Amino acid sequence: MPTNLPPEAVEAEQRYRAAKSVAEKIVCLEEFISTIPKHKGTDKLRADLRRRLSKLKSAAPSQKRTSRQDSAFRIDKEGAGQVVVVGPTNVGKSALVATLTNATPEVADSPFTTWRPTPGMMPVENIQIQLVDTPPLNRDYVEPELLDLIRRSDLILLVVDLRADPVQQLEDTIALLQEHRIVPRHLKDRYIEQRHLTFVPLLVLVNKNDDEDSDEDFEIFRELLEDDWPLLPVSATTNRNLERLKQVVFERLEIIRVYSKPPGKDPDLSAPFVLEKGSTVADFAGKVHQDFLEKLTAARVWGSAVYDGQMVGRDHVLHDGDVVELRI
Ligand SMILES: Nc1nc2c(ncn2[C@@H]2O[C@H](COP(=O)(O)OP(=O)(O)OP(=O)(O)O)[C@@H](O)[C@H]2O)c(=O)[nH]1
Ligand SMILES: [Mg+2]
Repeated sequence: MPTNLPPEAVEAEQRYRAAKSVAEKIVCLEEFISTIPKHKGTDKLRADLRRRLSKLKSAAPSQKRTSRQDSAFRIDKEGAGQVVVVGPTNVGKSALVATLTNATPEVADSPFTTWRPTPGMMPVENIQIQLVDTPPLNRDYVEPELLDLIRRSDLILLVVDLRADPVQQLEDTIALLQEHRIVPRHLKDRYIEQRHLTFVPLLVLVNKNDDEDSDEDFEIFRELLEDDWPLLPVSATTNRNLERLKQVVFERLEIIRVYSKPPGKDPDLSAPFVLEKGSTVADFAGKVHQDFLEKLTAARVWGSAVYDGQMVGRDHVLHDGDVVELRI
């Protein structure tokens, strides 16, 4: 190994040597190769490393198959919805998950910090929503299981960095997702002809918008975009707009909270049942207990009913905040 490598190459090599998984090794090795100056003295080294890289890439899929069962990428859904936080490296995905949830993923200045998804619970009013921090989405190597995790999720938060060419970051990430047949749900109409696509609701978080000084940059970013994207400027450092973010996530999940009221008693307003928007009294009954679903005769509803305590049938559509007394 030549001793005259620049310090960033030496560091990149150390990261590569410390890498544990194949995916991690691939990305680190690519980074290492890119930091090596291109001249005669490094030709052999670069060629050797390239060969090693292609060997690693061909080894990657079989490793995935054997580790499928207990993969770190299979994360059980918890709470009212599973929301994946994705995007290029260094945009602040881990910082956002660390600020918004009880999880403590590592946050660092250097790229490629996160290698495994980390779930955490984000309290939103009286419910909990699961956020999952993920490794960077990188064109050089995409972990197939990361794509599966994204496909299964209820909502994608695509994070871009206002200070680092966010237009390019957004376009590249969307293109990468589309190549793997994941399409933002609001663009569904453009893809009616295509099959085997997974449509997932998506919101773009424009991070590092720390204070008013960066609002102008955000406006420029918005104007530069060709399409109308659902955007939210935020900051994991100053917590800017994070309360708004929680509300928007709740709305995008298209869920409602419904409270059960035993006859003659007050409802427990701290423990809602979470249902999909458009759910009926029968759906609610099934969620409370199978017995209720089968034996339900009628229900009284406070909230969306015409008057408080109105008797409604099984098909009555419920709304967020409704209180329901089931009758059997
Ligand atoms: N000014 C500012 N810096 C931020 C903000 N969010 C994150 N950072 C910084 O950006 C760097 C990267 O943050 P991370 O959370 O590790 O980024 P990441 O997207 O998880 O990166 P990978 O794990 O490599 O994909 C760190 O130095 C953070 O302190 C923010 O809102 N404002
Ligand atoms: Mg990270």
